[in-house]
Amino acid sequence: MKEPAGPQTHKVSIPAGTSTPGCESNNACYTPASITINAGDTVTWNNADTAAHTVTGGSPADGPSGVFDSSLVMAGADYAFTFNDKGSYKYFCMVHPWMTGSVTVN
Ligand SMILES: [Cu+2]
Repeated sequence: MKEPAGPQTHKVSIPAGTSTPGCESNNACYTPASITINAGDTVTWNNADTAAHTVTGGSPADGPSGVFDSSLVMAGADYAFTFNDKGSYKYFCMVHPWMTGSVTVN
């Protein structure tokens, strides 16, 4: 079957064990930590860890950007956000600030 045209959904996992520092050493606190998508696409983050995490636009140094914020995503739960505007979006976990990732929207 041909892949349907139009907006796509991309999956990012929050792996088990990320509530303890270490994942940042190989950029694996969100996997994949960096993704490139098209405007209008949706990213769905799945929390595969046993701890709650957030997906918060911004960076630990600068704080939340206000563009998107999952608030607490419980173990096993999902958070989805649709990126309608092109740009480069960094994000992090408010609970565990060593967890960082980015979404590039073309
Ligand atoms: Cu976290």
